[in-house]
Amino acid sequence: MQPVEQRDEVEMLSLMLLIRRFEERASQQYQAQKIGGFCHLYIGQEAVVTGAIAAIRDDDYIITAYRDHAHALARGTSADACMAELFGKVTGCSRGLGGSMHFFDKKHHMYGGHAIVAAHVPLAVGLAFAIKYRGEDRVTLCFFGDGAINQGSFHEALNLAALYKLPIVFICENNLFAMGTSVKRSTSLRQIVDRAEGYDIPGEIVDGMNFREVRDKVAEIVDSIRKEAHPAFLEMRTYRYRGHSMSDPASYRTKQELEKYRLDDPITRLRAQLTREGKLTNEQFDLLDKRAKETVLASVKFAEKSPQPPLDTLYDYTYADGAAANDSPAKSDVPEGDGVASGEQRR
Ligand SMILES: Cc1ncc(C[n+]2csc(CCOP(=O)(O)OP(=O)(O)O)c2C)c(N)n1
Ligand SMILES: [Mg+2]
Repeated sequence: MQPVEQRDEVEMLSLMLLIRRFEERASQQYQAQKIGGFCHLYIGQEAVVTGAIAAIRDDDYIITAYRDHAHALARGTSADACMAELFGKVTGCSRGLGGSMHFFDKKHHMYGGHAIVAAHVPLAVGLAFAIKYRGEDRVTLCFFGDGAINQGSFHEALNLAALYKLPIVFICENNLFAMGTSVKRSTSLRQIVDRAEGYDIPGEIVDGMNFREVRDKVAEIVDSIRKEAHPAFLEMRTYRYRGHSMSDPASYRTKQELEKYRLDDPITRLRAQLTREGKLTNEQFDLLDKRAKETVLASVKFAEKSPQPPLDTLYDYTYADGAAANDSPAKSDVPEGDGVASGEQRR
């Protein structure tokens, strides 16, 4: 991939289109019962992840919560591997064992996909600690929702990151709701970014519907972190068009509110900016969109024809495997017959 500064905006627009079309298709396939389990769509929030990714290097780390399809796609995981994961197929980015909430791609430094609210924030701090410990100039981007900021693990993580001056950007994707609960009802703060101040972490509010603003702000902070490691906090003001998950009709908000944000659509906005500046024609845009749709349709075909994981892998990666359990010094402390099965028995 090109260095950050030259990463082409048209390329990033086509990435946003890929994410949007991927999720629209995922929604349709979910309704057709090709996809099981939970499924949370990112539609409306695309400028956050694409803007942030446009500002970092390929060897930087990212980690996020369960609304994670876009993060993997933006990082470079193929649409095929993402769709196959949604279908629970062995060709998926988590070998079909993770599903929608557990996308993972070590090669592209995408460390999940985590279902427990705020549980991944301390993991992100661990990634940032590893960077500093090894003396590298990488950065960790940790994405999370507005619902994460009142969890204990979130506070522990911010405290450590600040104490150890770790190279991490905490990116709060404030889409105004945690499931059906408005941020106004869940959080005592006037604004989320104030959380960072309490830990002496520099923070800013960013228009999360504006690709350029997100990219420029993340680039500026990442540049400063690479020079001398420190944590930073960005509150991205954004909005999800769909319900919390596929089963949520989102009746806790008004149509007018949704329409207001749709008018500010991140794809429409970047398209208009590029068109105005003579960098994109309508024909070119239509071609990008057509390509995105084709890539996604091909990914559905790929997922459909991919095999299921073998049945005997059903419990793999759920507990420590047999060998590790046998080697564990703690094993001798476990009395026989207490219900703690060995790896072998579990299978
Ligand atoms: C510790 C924990 N508590 C509750 C839940 C149930 N839950 C799943 S998503 C969610 C809301 C989180 O909202 P937010 O962090 O704003 O992310 P968004 O869905 O808006 O992207 C809750 C409460 C959970 N997964 N983990
Ligand atoms: Mg939220």
